[in-house]
Amino acid sequence: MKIVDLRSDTVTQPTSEMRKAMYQAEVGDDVYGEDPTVRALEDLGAQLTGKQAGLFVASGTMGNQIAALVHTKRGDEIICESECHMYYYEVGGLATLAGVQTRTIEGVRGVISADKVEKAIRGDDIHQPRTALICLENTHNRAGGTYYTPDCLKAVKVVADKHNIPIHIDGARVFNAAVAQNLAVARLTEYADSINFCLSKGLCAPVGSLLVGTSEFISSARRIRKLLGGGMRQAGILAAAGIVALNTMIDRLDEDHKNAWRLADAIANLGFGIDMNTVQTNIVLFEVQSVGMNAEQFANLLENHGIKCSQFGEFKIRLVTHHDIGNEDIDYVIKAITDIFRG
Ligand code: TLP
Repeated sequence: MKIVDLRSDTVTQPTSEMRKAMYQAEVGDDVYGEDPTVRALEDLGAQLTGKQAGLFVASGTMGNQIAALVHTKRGDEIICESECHMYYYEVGGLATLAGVQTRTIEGVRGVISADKVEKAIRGDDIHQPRTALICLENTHNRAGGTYYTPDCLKAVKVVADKHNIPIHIDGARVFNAAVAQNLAVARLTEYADSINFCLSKGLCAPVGSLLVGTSEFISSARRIRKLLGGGMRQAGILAAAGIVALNTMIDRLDEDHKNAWRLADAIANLGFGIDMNTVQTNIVLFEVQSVGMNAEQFANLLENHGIKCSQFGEFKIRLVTHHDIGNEDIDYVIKAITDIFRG
C-alpha cells in the first residue's frame, strides 16, 4: 500500500547530496575543537542568522535546554507561550535541568504580544522569582506553524531591553517563517540573544540543530553541551549533511507551504473545523469533531489509506508537509479525506 507520512517534517530522508557529503566529510575530534566540518557548519549558521558564533547540538530539545541553562539560574522564571515546545514537549526539562519555573502566556495563534510579555515580568519583590528569560517560538508548532513578523519581535525586544531580560527563540522551523514572509532569516533572528534552529526537520538533514548567539554565550553553551553528554567526536559526518541542508534546502520550503495550503483549503471546503489564518507554513491543524469523530478514530481511518498523521488533542489532527511529499501525494490525501468525510 502507498504510505504518505504526514506525522512530521522530522521524517524526511537525507538527500543523496547529503549522503555523498557525509561520506566525503573531513572530520576530527570536535571535543578538542578539531572537526573542520562542524566548525564550517557552526560558522555558516552564525553567519546566516547574523550572530557571532554557533554550536552544533544533537537536537532541537538539547539546543533549547542548553539556552535555558545558560540564560538562567535555579529558581528563576521564564516567560513563554502556553503551548510552546519548550514547555509542552521537552519532558519537563526546564524544571529538571535548569530548575526554573515557567510563566506561560496564551498567544494569539502562538504569537505573544509585547504588552502581555511586559505584564508577565516580575517586579522587584522579595516574594517573587526573577524573570530571567523570554522564550518565543517561530514558527509555533502547536498553533499550526504560525510565524512572528519582524515587527512583533522588535516590539518584544523593546520590552525585554527595558527590563534587561534576554530573548531566546526556539526557531526549530525559523527558515519556514523566513521563506513564508520572503525575508532573510537574519530579519527574524536580530532581536534575539540566542536562537536554536533545526537541520533535521524541513531541511532534511538526518540529525542536529544549531544554537547561535554571542561568542560568550556559545562558549558557555559549549560547556553545558559537554555536561549533557552532547560533546560528539567525529561529528563532521553529521555536520556535512547540515551544510548541504543550509545551502540547498531553504528556498524549496515554499513548495511545502503551497502543498499545506492546498491540503488545508480542501479540508476547509469539506467542512472540517480549520482556521485558515493559521495555515502560514507547512503545518495543517484541523478539528474532526464537526464530522462526528475524535482524533483517534479519524487517524485510524487515515491509516487504512496508508496516511500517517499526528493527533494533537482529543479532536485535533496535525498534518505536516515536507520534501518527501509531492503533489500527487497531496491529491491522494485529499481524495482519501473526501472519501472518509462522505463515509
Ligand atoms: N517537534 C516535533 C515533536 O517534538 C512534537 C514535531 O514533530 O514537530 N521546537 C519545536 C518548535 C519543535 O517542533 C520541535 C520538534 C523541537 C523544538 C525539538 O526538536 P528535536 O525533535 O530535534 O528535539
